[in-house]
Amino acid sequence: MSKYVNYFLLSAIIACMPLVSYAGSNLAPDDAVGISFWIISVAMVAATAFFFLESLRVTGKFRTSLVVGGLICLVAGVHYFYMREVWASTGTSPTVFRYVDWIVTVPLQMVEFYLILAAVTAVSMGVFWRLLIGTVVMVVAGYMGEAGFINTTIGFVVGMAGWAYILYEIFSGEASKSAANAKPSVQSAFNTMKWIVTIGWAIYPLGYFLGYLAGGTDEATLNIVYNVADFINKIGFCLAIWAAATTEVDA
Ligand SMILES: *C/C=C(C)/C=C/C=C(C)/C=C/C1=C(C)CCCC1(C)C
Repeated sequence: MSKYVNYFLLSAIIACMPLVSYAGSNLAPDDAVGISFWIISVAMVAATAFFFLESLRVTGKFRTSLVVGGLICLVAGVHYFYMREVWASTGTSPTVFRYVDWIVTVPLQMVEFYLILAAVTAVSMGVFWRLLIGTVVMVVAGYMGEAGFINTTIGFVVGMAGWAYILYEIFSGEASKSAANAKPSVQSAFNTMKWIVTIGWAIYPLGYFLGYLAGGTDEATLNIVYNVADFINKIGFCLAIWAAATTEVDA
């Protein structure tokens, strides 16, 4: 990919900043949840710029991984600005927009597993498709449950099955076997990402469970927890990839 693409994307982000900061003007100083939405929005923008720029100094296929990392943060950033607006103006949980975000960013994160493996070792397209399908099933089932298209328990069970399938693939399926043949830098990134998908991601089904199957949660707390989790599960996840990519360059 040409460096001009990176510069173009970065300029586009910078050009949007005045608009974006105007959008923050309705925040009340005592609205901790609203402010947490705001902080994550800006962190996502910063992470986007970081991954796009860093993609310039890594080699070959790792460049794609970092560009995709930048896209994940860009998409999440846009949704975060939107979610803050919903929260600040209505005081209700912007749950539906979280799902809109997840349906784009979560499959992209799964594709990252495939991309970092493909950068250094042989890995089949089957891995790509299985991880992608597992995440789509997980997110769509959760959405249908939350939105009332299907029973909330069924949505939860099917969503959990999608997640279990992904975990199987990265812990003992073909993805994990390919990772065993990868370079140490990629193995360590794969490991970090695997644990983020296990522990970091557990927060979302827990929130769903508490909210729908165990009698309700406190919306304010839930949103702060989700916001902090997203910081780790998106930016932290992509930083693990960045660490592997730059180790290969600096070595
Ligand atoms: C950046 C956003 C991320 C990483 C979101 C991840 C979301 C999940 C892992 C959601 C999982 C769910 C289940 C495992 C079952 C119930 C329904 C969901 C969608 C909440």
